[in-house]
Amino acid sequence: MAIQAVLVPDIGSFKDVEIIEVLVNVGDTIAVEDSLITIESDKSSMEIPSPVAGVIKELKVKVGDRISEGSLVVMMEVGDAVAGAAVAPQAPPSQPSPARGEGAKIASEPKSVVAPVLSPSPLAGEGLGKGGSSPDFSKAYATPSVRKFARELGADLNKVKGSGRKGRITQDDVKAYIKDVMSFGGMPSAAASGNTLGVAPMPDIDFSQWGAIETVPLSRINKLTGEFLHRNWVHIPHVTQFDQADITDLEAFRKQLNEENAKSGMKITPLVFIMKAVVAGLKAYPRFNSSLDAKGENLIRKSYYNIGVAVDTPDGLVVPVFRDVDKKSIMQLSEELKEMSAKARDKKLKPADMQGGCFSISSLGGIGGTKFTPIVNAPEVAILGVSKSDMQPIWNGKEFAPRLMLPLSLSYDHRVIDGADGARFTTYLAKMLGDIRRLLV
Ligand code: CAO
Repeated sequence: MAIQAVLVPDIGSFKDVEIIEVLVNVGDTIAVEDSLITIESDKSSMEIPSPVAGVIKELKVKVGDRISEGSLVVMMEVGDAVAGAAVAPQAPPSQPSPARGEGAKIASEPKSVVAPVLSPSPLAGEGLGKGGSSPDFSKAYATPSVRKFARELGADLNKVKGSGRKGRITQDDVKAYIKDVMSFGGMPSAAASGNTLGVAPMPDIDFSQWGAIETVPLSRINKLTGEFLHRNWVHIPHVTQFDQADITDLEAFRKQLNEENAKSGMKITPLVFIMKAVVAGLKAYPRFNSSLDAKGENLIRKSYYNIGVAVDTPDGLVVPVFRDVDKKSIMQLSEELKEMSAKARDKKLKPADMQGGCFSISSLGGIGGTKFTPIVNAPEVAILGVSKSDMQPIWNGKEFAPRLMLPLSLSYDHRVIDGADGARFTTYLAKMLGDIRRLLV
């Protein structure tokens, strides 16, 4: 093994061009032709591939550096056979490498075995770098490797929003697009679908003119959730039905269960009973367990009962889905709730853990508040908000009696659910939670 310097090869007329992407890290194992960096002139971007295989030992460049032929890119540990003088690709290819052959024209015949590959910059003319088999990504501004990556995943690059310079689409943008589509049950979010809803943009305000400020970037979850909620808020005609359930008896039973299970450390919160009551409600009112099809012409009714539960994490809101809640006991659900919340907070949830939900619950009961208006988690058609229970004087026909009342806030898609059914659903939930023996009937 030896350490080898890898230099920029002959890149034709490109001189003193800016590095817009460093595609490798120290420690990465690189095969011949793996791209090391992307450079960009005002006409096109170009990936510089590695002429040798090995392990990256040192990066000699960073984003923003300007390079020309012969600039040092990385120090690489290579096998003895290829060790020697600094390596830059040597002979011109007869044609661009098929693995990278996006149909891009090489500006002025770079002399390298592993040819740098061009793609058009948004400022370049239409003719440059028309890449293209099917699907046609020719108008998308992305490097060849990102185009290849998108094709492999079946992502439509024309729908991916670029976050790179001048709107260039990066590999991370493609990943975010795929994740977005997967997370939201196959429905792309507003940004992913390019739908801006025609509203005027928010003004760009310099707040520092009024005092000290700090700019804190939103987390990825914040951004995705924000887009998704915004889309649902605008597309779905929401109505929120408020109600309350008398959970005095349920609470006594829950406390008793917790005492009995104190040694095991298992804690049962009201939420698992609420999940069970919701499933009973979905069975009694199947429209709540449905989704509108894409054209909005048919209801897809589901015969399974998967419930999403909103979990508050330091990075933002996530909604893991609890499958087949109808088939699970209170103890099983409590265990699963504990596991899933921990997974969510440790950022270990996979996209599959957040898919396939029928109905969501957002419980702020452990925090406080009396009621709120949750946003429907499309393609579901309703969501239940739960606030903190409190003791209230309730008239029992003869006198006011102290009862523990649980506030319920049910938001629903008014295209699918009428107001009368909304009120029936919360009344039914209140009945189930008021006497949990009914959940067995
Ligand atoms: N009324 C009164 N007390 C309640 C309650 C309610 N409705 N719900 C829970 N509590 C109590 C619990 O019994 C527990 O009390 P003890 O510690 O004395 O036993 C305490 O509040 C904390 O409960 P918890 O929040 O840890 O557990 P949970 O099962 O109720 O909820 C989870 C789990 C993951 C949903 C919750 O931790 C969470 O993240 N909630 C926030 C969800 C959110 O952000 N929603 C807003 C999304 S925007 O629509």
